[in-house]
Amino acid sequence: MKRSAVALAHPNIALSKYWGKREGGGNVPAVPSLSVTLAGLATTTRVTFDDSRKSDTLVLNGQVAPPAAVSRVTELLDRVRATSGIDARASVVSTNDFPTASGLASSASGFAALALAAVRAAGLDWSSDRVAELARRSSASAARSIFGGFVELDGEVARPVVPAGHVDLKVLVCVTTEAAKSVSSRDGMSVTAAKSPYYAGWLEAAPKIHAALREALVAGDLETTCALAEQSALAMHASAFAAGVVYVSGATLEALATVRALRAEGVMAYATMDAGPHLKCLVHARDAERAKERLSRTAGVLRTIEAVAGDGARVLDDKDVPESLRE
Ligand code: 2P0
Repeated sequence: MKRSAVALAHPNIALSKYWGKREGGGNVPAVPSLSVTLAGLATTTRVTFDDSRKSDTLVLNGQVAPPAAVSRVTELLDRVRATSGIDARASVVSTNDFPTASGLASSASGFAALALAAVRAAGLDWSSDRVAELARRSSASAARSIFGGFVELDGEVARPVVPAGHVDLKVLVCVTTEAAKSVSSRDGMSVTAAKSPYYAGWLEAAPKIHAALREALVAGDLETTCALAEQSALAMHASAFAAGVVYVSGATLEALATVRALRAEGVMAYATMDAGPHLKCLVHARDAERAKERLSRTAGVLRTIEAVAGDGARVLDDKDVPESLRE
């Protein structure tokens, strides 16, 4: 017997950053974070529980995935199997419609789509909160991609804060390399916690930046929200830097200089960076064209991807399933 479902989820960009985990296991972030779920870019994943299979399999963008990736998928599926009573192994087929090295976290959209598809394929009628909890255990940022608009992750719980149209934000992803990142977020944050003399400072500062950013966002104050987002990113990277974990490149800093020059000219533009060298410019929609044009001319910026806030993860009806995931 086969049981199958397809789900779609978008990547998200953290405005206040998650960096570091609580002790005691369970993949619980040490600090609260707040992100924007992006429209227009998506991971689509089919999960099929199949009694005739001997093991779980994973095909990512048309390629058979390596064993380490399969075992992270199996870990999530085992949680679903334990609750549903389903014993069958599964085939998982997943595609991203954005390049994996684009600087957009494919693990967030990937585990969000996987969690939702697995839950539905198993016939479980879980709330979004429960699906987010399942996704968080595999990749904490994935919990945020279950919801649309602006989303908070505080300890074990992800929740929507304000809807997508609440502020006129555009995100310009400045792609600075086509290579995959060299140090994963998971390893980077664990080295930071173990070795950075500034990790304690990060743990103290991050919740304060987060609270102020959340308040500004709810009030509709986009400029303060973005200014605090830049502060969060720089504090996160400073703590990592001091442990020898360096994600920025020369091109990242060139793009940061462009963002700051734009600001000096009165453009409402701020910068954020994640566990890679790509810079994301947070800009008021009215200034997006001007910022994009300048960032495109910045040394080391290969191309820019423009994104806006979008919806949370959803299950796809058969008619909406892309050709590559049809059965
Ligand atoms: C964030 N990042 O808040 C931060 C900022 C990267 C930099 O969440 O170990 O892939 O799987 O829970 O979710 C990336 O971390 O890490 C991340 P795990 P995840 O977006």
